[in-house]
Amino acid sequence: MTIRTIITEPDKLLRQVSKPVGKVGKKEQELMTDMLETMYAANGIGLAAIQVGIPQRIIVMDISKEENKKEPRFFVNPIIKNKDPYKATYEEGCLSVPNQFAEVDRPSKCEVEYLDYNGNKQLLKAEGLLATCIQHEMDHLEGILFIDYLSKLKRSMIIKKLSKLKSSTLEV
Ligand code: GNR
Ligand code: NI
Repeated sequence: MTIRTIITEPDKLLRQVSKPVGKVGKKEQELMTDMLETMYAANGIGLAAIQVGIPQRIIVMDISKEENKKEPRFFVNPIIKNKDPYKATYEEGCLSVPNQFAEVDRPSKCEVEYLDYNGNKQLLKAEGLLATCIQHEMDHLEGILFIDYLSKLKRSMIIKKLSKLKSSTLEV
């Protein structure tokens, strides 16, 4: 198990469309374990593979609140089957957009078909935070970030802030 580096905005990789996984094998399972560990270490509730620089359609998630009751979830090649027309608003954040939060409207419920950690096909009916988080993660697979739903002005202010932060912390 290895904690990997989470890529932050602005980074072109985050805009890449991720590719379907051919088979859930050892390598993919190892990546999922690393992603889960990386997500827990960063105190996140979800993580898409592209956030650690790997353009594959893999998501890990754990929305459980209690530290000693972990409920890890793994989604490979997820497809949204059904979206409720009724919208819900959540204050979202993203490990790839550090320290920035904004309200986003998304379908309040959805059904997702995917392969689990063992490569078995599953269907999940999600609502509440789970539904929001799945849709946030599935956006990552398409190169979409939650800031893309904000006004141009808000988005560009956030990107400007993050790029300044990057140039001040990474370069001498
Ligand atoms: O940790 C996260 N919290 C969160 C809160 C509201 C809506 C979505 C999320 S996902 C985010 C982790 C992350 O960046 N996943 O891609
Ligand atoms: Ni995110």
